[in-house]
Amino acid sequence: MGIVSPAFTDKRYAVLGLARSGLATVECLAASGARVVAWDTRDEARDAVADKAEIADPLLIDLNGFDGVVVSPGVPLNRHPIADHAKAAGVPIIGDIELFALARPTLPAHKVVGITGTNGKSTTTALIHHIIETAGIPARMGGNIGLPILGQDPLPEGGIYVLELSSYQIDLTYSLDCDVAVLLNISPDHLDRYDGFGGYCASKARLFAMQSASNRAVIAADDDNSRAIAAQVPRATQVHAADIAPSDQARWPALQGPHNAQNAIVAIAVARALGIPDEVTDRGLATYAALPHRMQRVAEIGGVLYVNDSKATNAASTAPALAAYPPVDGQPRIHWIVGGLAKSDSLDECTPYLGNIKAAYTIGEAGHRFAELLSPHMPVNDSEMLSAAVRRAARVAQPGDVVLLSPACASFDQFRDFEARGDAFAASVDALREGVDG
Ligand code: UMA
Ligand code: ADP
Repeated sequence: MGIVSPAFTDKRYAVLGLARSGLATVECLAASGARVVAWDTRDEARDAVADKAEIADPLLIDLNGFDGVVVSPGVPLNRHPIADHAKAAGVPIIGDIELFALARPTLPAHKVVGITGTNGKSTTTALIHHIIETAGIPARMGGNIGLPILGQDPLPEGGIYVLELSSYQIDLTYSLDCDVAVLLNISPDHLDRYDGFGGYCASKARLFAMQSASNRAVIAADDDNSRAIAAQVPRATQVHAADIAPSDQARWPALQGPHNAQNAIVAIAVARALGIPDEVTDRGLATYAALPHRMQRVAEIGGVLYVNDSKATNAASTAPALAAYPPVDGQPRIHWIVGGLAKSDSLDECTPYLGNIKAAYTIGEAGHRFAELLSPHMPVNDSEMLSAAVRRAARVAQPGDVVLLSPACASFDQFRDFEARGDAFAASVDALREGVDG
């Protein structure tokens, strides 16, 4: 049924953007007795809320008297004129996470864990949620993981909300006082939305600035930018991926690779901050199941493993995937499908692992450029299309090899989103199997 709160009764809000988060926002506000004006550039999105909201473009109406303009994270605030229009009327621009923060005092007593970072947010969010449930505590997850928090059922007293927070969402949030705030790592990403890399780092740091001094913080101090933020948050517990013993990690099947050591050490520190006993946390780590599109084993055909890591949308998140399959008997074994809409001209973070790659198959807008970049180091097939890349890799792969989609790029040049790209990969792999069986 979603969250309903007297905090919004008789308030007036304009909602811009009516996809997942905007739709849940309109439903929450309307059910809570607020007056809502809603808008999306897409006709069908507007039609979907016509019974709950007045349809009008917030840019074209007088915003005086409104309590807020609720903007979806996908609306580029640094370029969109709504920012100036709202400012002129003295109306705050907020997001659905801020509405959740405003509703908190009216919800049964609960805790909130907020997780940000460039990579590993969804994995760590799902992992912490799983550990909390393993401890028998009611929990909900929401936010950037694809589940708008206002659409989740409210928890009974004593429950814990686990929120994945992108920098876009933090930018639209002012009063979320997390009981435990978490930073995983920072590397350049989303720079089209920020005033340089410094602006992106500052956005992440605000998660801690919003906290009361008595609340807990966990920061993985494995990169310089995260260390710089940790230095400003003296109360933060600093953790390091290297503190995970390989013998422990070996018992956690869905948390392999150095990046997952970081996710696990953070989850352990959060569980301790929540008072969950270590033995329960260990059971949670051992029973955690991987999320789709993150190093997901989709098939093994003729001794060749097919791995869908479509969620790796930048070079920093692809690097650990390449690291996870080292050469066997000195022979590299990864057939790497890479490309899409690139976020930078280089693949620098992947350089240490190029020796693990047997051949690369480039796709999408960045394909030709990456083909040039990689061809001095390995055989490269400029495949252009994902389905062609899968077929060509399958043709040459030997038993023991790994065909890995870990594109280091956004998907929007050829797919709706990273999920559609991962599904297309799985479908191409399935088609191979039909070829073999038939
Ligand atoms: N729109 C307008 N006018 C504009 C621009 C956009 O009307 O000028 C409309 C679009 O037509 C669309 C909506 O606004 O209907 C934009 O919605 P959205 O892109 O914010 O979509 P949601 O479904 O609400 O998804 C958002 C997050 N999207 C983004 O941050 C881009 C989802 O994160 C999140 O899961 C969801 O809220 C629930 O909280 C996705 C994401 O890509 C997974 N996140 C980035 C990332 O992980 O790298 C940050
Ligand atoms: P996010 O939600 O931050 O995008 P995910 O958990 O969905 O993160 O993982 C995205 C990609 O990043 C996956 O493909 C995975 O291989 C990689 N990854 C996961 N955790 C980390 C980490 N701690 N550091 C770097 N890369 C990571």
